[in-house]
Amino acid sequence: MAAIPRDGRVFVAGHAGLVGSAVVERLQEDGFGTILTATRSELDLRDQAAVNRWFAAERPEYVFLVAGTVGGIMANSTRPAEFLYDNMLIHGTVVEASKQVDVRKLLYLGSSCIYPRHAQQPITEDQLLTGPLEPTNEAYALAKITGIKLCEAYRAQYGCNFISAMPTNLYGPGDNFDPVGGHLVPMLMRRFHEAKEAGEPKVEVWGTGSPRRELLHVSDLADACLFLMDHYEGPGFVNVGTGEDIAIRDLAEMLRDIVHPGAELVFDTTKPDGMPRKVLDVSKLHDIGWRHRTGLQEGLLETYRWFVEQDPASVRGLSISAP
Ligand code: GFB
Repeated sequence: MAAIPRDGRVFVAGHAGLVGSAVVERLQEDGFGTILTATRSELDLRDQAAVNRWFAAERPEYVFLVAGTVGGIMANSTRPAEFLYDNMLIHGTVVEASKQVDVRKLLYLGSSCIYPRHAQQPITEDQLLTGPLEPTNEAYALAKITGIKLCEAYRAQYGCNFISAMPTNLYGPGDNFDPVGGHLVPMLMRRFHEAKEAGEPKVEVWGTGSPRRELLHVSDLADACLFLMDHYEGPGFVNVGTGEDIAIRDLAEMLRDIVHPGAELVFDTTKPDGMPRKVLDVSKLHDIGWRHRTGLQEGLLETYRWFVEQDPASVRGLSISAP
């Protein structure tokens, strides 16, 4: 299979987000000449007519569909309508417009939350739709499942070369550091940082600390996305992760040791634990020829260095004026 041409017209839908910005950076490193992007004010991805017009004018040949309304466990469980509505529409409009202009290849990014709450661990791709979903992110998972099925349906009915990747939990520079709606790593990192600055010795960690999560650095995910665009064309989707997990308590201790050594962890068990364990089986991805590179300790350190070096106004979730 030929790698996608570096002089092709590539659209990164969702370029301002954690994943999208890492994908743009990865494409730039690889010398892609024409990377198309559109800000939210330029293009509402939920508006099919607007998306069709944009695709007709810009004529992308390759699409990374990494746009969406995203957030951590609290945002997912308190804003299910937005997570379901926005994501279903965004996936639908971009897939349909891509078909209309004969996009040569599209990569759709799902999420490991598509799998049943009690899936066998590590989770193989064939466990999709084999049991009830985790309630704290059911709406998001349903939208993501619809996205996968949409790509499969467009492949089956129209012969579109649309592939899907299912990433595990992500972290890295450019994350959303919102104190309520963010994911585990940025929220804890921020809380440890603010406690250190304030001289506060105790830091709150949500839940019991016993759930287990797998964490992938976003630059590794971006690399995997490009790798799959270059080397994968099958009808089935592919898990993307490290295949290694860690208990929330151990992760919180790692972050504590990086950011605020000596701080005491206080577990708030009124906050949800969510899925008890989530670690992907990544044998399919390994067989295709890709492995992650960034170790967790190294990745967390790098992310924290990035965080402290930023102007707070430019970090998502730290300032209301941030985009
Ligand atoms: O990343 P996260 O919010 O979402 O992690 P999920 C939630 C887990 O971390 C729960 C614990 O076990 C929480 O109890 N936790 C501890 C914290 N302290 C904190 C904290 O300060 N903030 C947060 N957010 N959690 C996600 C979905 O589920 O899975 C995403 O919400 C996506 O949208 C992703 O699908 C793959 O890992 O539970």
